[in-house]
Amino acid sequence: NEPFDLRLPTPGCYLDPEKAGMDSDAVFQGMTAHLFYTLGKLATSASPHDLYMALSYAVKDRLMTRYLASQEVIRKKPQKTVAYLSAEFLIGPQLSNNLLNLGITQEAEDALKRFGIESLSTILEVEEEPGLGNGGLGRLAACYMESLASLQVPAVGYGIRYEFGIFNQLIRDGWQVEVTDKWLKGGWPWELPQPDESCFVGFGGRTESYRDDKGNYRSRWIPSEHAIGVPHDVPVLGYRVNTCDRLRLWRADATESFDFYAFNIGDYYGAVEEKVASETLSKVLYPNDGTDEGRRLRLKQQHFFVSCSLQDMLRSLEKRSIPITEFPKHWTVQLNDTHPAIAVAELMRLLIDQYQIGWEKAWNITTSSVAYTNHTLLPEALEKWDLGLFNDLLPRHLEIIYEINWRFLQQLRLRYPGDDKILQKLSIIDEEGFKSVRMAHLATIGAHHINGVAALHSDLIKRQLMPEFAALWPEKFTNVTNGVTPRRWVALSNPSLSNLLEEEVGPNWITNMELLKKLEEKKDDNNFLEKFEETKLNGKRKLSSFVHSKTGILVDPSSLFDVQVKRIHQYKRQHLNALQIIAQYLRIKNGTNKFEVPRTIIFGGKAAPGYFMAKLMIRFINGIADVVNSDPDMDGLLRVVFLPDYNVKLGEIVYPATDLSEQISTAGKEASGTGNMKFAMNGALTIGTLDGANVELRDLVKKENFFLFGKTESEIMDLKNNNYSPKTFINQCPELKEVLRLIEIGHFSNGDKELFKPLLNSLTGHDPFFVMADFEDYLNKQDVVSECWNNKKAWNKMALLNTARSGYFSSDRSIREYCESIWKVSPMPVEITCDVEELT
Ligand code: 4GP
Repeated sequence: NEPFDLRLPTPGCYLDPEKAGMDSDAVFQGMTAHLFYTLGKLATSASPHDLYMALSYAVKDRLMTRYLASQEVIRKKPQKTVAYLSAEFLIGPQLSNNLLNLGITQEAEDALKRFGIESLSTILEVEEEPGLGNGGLGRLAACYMESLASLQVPAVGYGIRYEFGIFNQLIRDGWQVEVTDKWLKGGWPWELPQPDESCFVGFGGRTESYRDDKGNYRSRWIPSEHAIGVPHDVPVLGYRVNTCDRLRLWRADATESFDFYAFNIGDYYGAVEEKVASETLSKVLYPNDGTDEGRRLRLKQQHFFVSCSLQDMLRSLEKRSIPITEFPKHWTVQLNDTHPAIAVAELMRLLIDQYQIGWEKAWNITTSSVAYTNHTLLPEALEKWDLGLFNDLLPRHLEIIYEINWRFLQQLRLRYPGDDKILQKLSIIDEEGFKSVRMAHLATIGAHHINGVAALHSDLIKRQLMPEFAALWPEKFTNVTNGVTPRRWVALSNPSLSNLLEEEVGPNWITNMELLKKLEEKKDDNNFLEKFEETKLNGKRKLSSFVHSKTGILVDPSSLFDVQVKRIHQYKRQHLNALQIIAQYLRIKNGTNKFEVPRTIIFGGKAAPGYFMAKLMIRFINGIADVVNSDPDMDGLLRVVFLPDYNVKLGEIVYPATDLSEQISTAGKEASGTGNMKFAMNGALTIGTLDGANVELRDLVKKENFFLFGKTESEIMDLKNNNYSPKTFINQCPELKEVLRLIEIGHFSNGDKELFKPLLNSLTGHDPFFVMADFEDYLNKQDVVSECWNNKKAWNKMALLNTARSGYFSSDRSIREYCESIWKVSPMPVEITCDVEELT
């Protein structure tokens, strides 16, 4: 690679990474300048927020050399770039991560001291995190962007700049209350708006056929409305490398800010209507409650960001005079679930209608560029769009989808002559009931690879979700087990553990987690195990004071911290955990508790606003917490905490502080889970089912270091196919009966027997997630946990082995797999030279 020769705007300017700008003095000067010129503040009157902004701007300045150099490298020497299309990017706070990746955390801390700020954490606390995602899928996209940059792979993340991200969660009288997330209100210093690179997107209208110059019939789309996508770019710097990739988030703007005709005839409100409608497009992130099916705005959002992104990719080829037919050589497009699946039709449309490329060639280009990741088997999450709505909004796309489908069905007819059933089953158009477009089928037919996110999940995609597709194209189906970035989830969030790891195995574990295997040598070294335990205690002290400040509950850092943080969902079974707490409560009350193990059980997570049962589960947990925490008999033995507003920032406090990680979903339901990985890396032991990536986690850390319980996926299937009756399990377990009775009489609802009835009825009636079937085994395994906790040395050894053996779950490993087996891209190091003298 040719080094990127940077012409600095001013000689010796602090932008040169090698020579200046990275010491605390320069950071201080940068901050002072930004306070003065950008924020209009004097250092003497700057608030913590001002200082946060000033420091962030100063840090962003230091990203720019790398960011521009990374783009310049691609421009000069074209190289395949990853386009990661995702409706969600849950990127978390940016300042600490950028400081870490630049390697100037200490320098920033020193600079802040000169403003009278003793600790960097005071400033980090001020940062608002952009909640541009719901949960796992969005956070995974963020980890992957960070790993791509750290592995020096050219990449662009494409998504939506929602003005309001995931709601903030308050807890009022035990219930979740949703509050609008105004993450932009104080200004967000990390983005670069690029209005010059805006794109037009159409909606609605009609199609018409016409004859082109050569006399061929063609179709064209005449949309009835338009919106403009304005890119807002966020630099994503890799860890201690020059590669700085880009997250390009589209904001929707109106094409005309006013309808002047309407305005002139005195209709002021009518005049702004279209403007408001277009801008609504990027207003708010949809909660993933599965009830949004058919919502017009959601489909518009998907088409909006996908169209902008594909136009942007095509334009990048034009700018570099690369023929459009070479698209697959320059871009590999990853669909993060079906949310961007419209890309298959939109790329076809752009190639055929805009670039006049023939169908076969266009199809070839599309199918060699697009790949699709599936993140869930839950039927309600598999997107389908009502045909009428689809036709209304995207008539040209529907024509193209019909053509794709027709050709595909022809292929099927040849392979399965006379088998109409299979045609109906695999068709993109669902003809049953209300006709609809199946986005997963569109993605599967248009993609060269389809991957699940953990070994079991990928296997279930092939066996249960899409067996016919898998038989048709076995080579397309593959697995890439998820991963999480060790930069954020260990180095940043757990400094105390990181220091110990560095002392023991050197600094390179941060980019090569396999080095942690060396820790296994220390598994019987008491001295080391104590040090390891001390890092955990540090985390627990921090979380304890956080819990106290947010909830008023006092928790004991020496108690066993037993944690379940994730979205609230019946399949994730927070209620199984809650029932277990009641059983422990009863045992303490009755004096039948075998182990005197003080436990602090912590929950965190948001429920989709329209998901009644999930919201009731939150209320249930809080009802239990009220009873337990106010009963003196529980003192020193049991505490229950529901931490409000779980997000990335809070996760950074929770993972390092956890002793026991609850991964208790119904087997076959959790695609992967990624919290399970973060906990294990930070030395928590897992109690879990054989579900998602738990299966691989247990294989890696070895079964003696994992608390396994519950029915397997095939046992669950058997129960389901044999008229599962929760009553059978309830009748076999007196303790469970007692637990249910206590809920029924209103013990956790101030005597209100109605409140939790829907939950009870679901559990004792149909029990769709087999909570009753797994209860007893779970409770017994919790006893094993307690017994184990009483042997602190054994516990610490197991915990250490979890950290030592979970390196596989680094997102660097996942990204390498995507690069090698799906994207076929290689790293492209970015070199920067800057000859200051030459410029003077
Ligand atoms: C989640 C899955 O539920 C979770 O198991 C997985 O770890 C994560 O994606 C990342 O692959 N799915 C979603 C979603 O967040 O919105 O479907």
